[in-house]
Amino acid sequence: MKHAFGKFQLAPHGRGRRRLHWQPVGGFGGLNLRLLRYASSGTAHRVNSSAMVRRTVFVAAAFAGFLGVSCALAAKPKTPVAKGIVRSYYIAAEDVDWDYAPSGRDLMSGRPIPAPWTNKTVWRKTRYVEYTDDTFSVRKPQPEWLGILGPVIRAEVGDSIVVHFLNRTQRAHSIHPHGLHYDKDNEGARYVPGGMGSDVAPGGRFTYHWLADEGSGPGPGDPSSVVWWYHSHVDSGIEANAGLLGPIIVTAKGKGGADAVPKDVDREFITMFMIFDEAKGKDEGLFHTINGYFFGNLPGLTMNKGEKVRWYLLGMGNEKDLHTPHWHGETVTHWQRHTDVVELLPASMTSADMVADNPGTWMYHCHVLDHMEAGMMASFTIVAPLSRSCPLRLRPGDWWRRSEPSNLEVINTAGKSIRRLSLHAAYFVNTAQNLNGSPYEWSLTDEIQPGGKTTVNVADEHFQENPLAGYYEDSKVIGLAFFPGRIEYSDGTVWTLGEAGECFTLSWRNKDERPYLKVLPPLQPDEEEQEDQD
Ligand SMILES: [Cu+2]
Repeated sequence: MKHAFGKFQLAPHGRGRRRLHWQPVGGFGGLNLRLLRYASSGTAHRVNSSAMVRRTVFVAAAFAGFLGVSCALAAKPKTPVAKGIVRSYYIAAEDVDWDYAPSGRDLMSGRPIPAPWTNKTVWRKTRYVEYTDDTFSVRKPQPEWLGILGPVIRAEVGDSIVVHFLNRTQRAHSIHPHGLHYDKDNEGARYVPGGMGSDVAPGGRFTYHWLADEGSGPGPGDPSSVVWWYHSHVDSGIEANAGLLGPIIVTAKGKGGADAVPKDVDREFITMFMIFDEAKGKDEGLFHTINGYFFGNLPGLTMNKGEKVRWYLLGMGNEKDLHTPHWHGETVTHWQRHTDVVELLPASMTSADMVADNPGTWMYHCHVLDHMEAGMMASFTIVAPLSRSCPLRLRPGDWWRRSEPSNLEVINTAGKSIRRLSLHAAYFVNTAQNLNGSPYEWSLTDEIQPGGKTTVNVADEHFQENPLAGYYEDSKVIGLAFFPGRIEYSDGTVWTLGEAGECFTLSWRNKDERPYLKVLPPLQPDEEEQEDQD
């Protein structure tokens, strides 16, 4: 019997599954599920929820065919009716190694990660990971700024959401949504009384059915979309700390595009402020993070000047998790006020709208002083379009194969003859945020005609004495950036570098995982120079 149950749980969305989670046409949760519970209610004293679930499943299997026909005709749903479209997600819970600081650096101060976290920033976490279908074999990419959070689940008011959940871990987990309408079986929370989706055993699957009803969408004072939590709720304190957390965004009816993304904003970011505890409260195990990153390691908060940006803010954790996200460089509209600090308590869900009108790279951090000290910081970048065209085009060769010459082609696009120029080179360490190497520069003195080009070998004598010549030996160097410094034209005029990295070109070691950068991150200060200052 047990074996049969196991097989049933694992059946990949086949006929058995569909019968079990069959729904009446146009209804949401409906008579069939109530009938199933009625049929299993013979167990008067159900202290063990999994025993109850098992019994329910057997009854369901036995009556599935019968119910499948009769309820379609008989059901008159009393719960809200889904009028919108059905949005399906395939989400697995998986154990992963998580690095709170993948660059290996405190990118806000340009120094090593401070004590007591210096030596260990990688810990075992459990995450929600999205896949393209129920084979759970092809991962769906998610924006890098989501960090440790699971995929964004979206709906417009009236839509229903179907989440196919697979538990690939060694413990029972679930998915419990905030804000959406669900019935008992789709609540995803283990307590008495339990529902069928309350805990999914290791290796098991469950398909959750939720509805974004009127109450799930924006209220009278809300903007066009609102954020909600989802998280595992079998042993929720432990599971939230493990990383089983994700966002739901519900857009008002008619205000979303085909993907339910609100049409009245240009960009959305979701940031969660939470302290993860890896060592029972000891300092070296307390990671004060934004989306699971500390000390400036949260990547990808990049937007264009002029964009209307919606920041969804989430809190989670314990009594220490009183956070005050603060943006430098911009104000936001939050609850019909202007501010640059928002108050977040554990499990808070709110949003703030920003008009990104102040280009630059700005700090974004929790303003609780202890939390700042402990690294609850990130930066965001507002990119302005270049105000002038580039005088050069730089084309790197195949840097990363030693057999190839390390050539950089320099093409004159200025429309006039270049007499002399200097180029800067910098290298990325571990991540695309950690750019180093400001001192490396080399000069060309051969005249380049308009439209003409010249080739620089970065391994030649101009370059031998600096560490760049050995870039391919060091696997931590993941890419190189080149940009012009100063150009002297033959007519006596001069072009100098405006914004850092203007007219840059990039070359990545791993072309399959090439990060896309619109703008170079700030150059990290040179370590030797720093030591001189200290
Ligand atoms: Cu804080």
